[in-house]
Amino acid sequence: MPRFPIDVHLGEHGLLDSIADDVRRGLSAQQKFLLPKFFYDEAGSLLFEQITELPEYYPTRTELSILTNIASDLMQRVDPQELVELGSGSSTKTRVLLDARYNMGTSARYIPFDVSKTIVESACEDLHGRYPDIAIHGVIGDFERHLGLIPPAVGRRLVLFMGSTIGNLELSERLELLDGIRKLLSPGDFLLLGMDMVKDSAVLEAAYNDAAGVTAAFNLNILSVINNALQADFNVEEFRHHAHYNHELDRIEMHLYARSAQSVHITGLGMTMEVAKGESIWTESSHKFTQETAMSMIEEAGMCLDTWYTDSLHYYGLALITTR
Ligand code: SAH
Ligand code: AVI
Repeated sequence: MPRFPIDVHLGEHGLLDSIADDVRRGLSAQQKFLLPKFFYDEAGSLLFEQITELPEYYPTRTELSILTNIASDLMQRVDPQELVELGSGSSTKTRVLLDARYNMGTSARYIPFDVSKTIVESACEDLHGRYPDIAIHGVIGDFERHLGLIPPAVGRRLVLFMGSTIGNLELSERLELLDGIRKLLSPGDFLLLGMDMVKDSAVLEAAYNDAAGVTAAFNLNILSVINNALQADFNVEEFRHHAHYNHELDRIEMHLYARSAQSVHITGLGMTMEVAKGESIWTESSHKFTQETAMSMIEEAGMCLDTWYTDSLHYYGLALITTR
């Protein structure tokens, strides 16, 4: 019996087995685009961890400060036998909740679910060492395709979807995902959903154009992911990162701009892509919420807000949600 099971729902090359159609569609579009879930190979996951430490990137430390304030009350209130975390990454912030749950003494299970194989493996190893009495069960999969493969609940469940990763999806995708999450919940279960809030656009743009260039490296890494997965020849140095805030749609849009006109061969797709000097590939949207837009999304998904938690600057919101 392994010390902890890890279920793998992605093929040998992870998500990359299924990216060919998405990449062909994205690079053939008039506004070229790539999907943000492709950022997270091993290097991308490590770069994201570095982003969370940047002085300009406030979401992680703000969410952590809210979690620290509420963890004990939240765990007493929800009293979960099981925590399921989607897009769990390194599970670093989750430790605040696991500490509070651990202190309650009774048995519990934690299920980290992420598309990034290496980060799930290292998080499971770390958590197993820290919390020997919490059963760890890792799942490597795509939360847009594999929610139905999460192991059946062992008792009252708290689903965590933190980091504002929901903001990287379009509204229709968010609603579809929330519908899938609703199916994971029984009466009495909860979802804790983290969302980054609308704020001064200078603060937002600084968070996505950091002075040290870590976000630039994270963004550019997506081209290396495509090079490796689909035998493409993107010259990463011939692209430049920039992110701007779209005030009409309340979102940061992250792009890679071509420094020169280029022909890129994508052998795995049998395709050559022409890109003009100054043209961009759109790699990520990061939607920002107000309490009203968050509420209407939750209601449209057929769920109910139980409690809204925020910080003193209202930079970030955590919604505790129940099914109707
Ligand atoms: N929850 C962590 C990590 C956020 S980064 C935090 O708050 O710091 C976003 C995480 O979601 C990454 O670990 C990435 O690998 C994962 N992810 C992105 N798209 C995904 C998908 N479609 N399915 C599963 N995981 C995904
Ligand atoms: C994971 N996701 C919510 C991050 C965000 O802020 O949209 C990813 C990221 N992109 C650039 N910096 C961080």
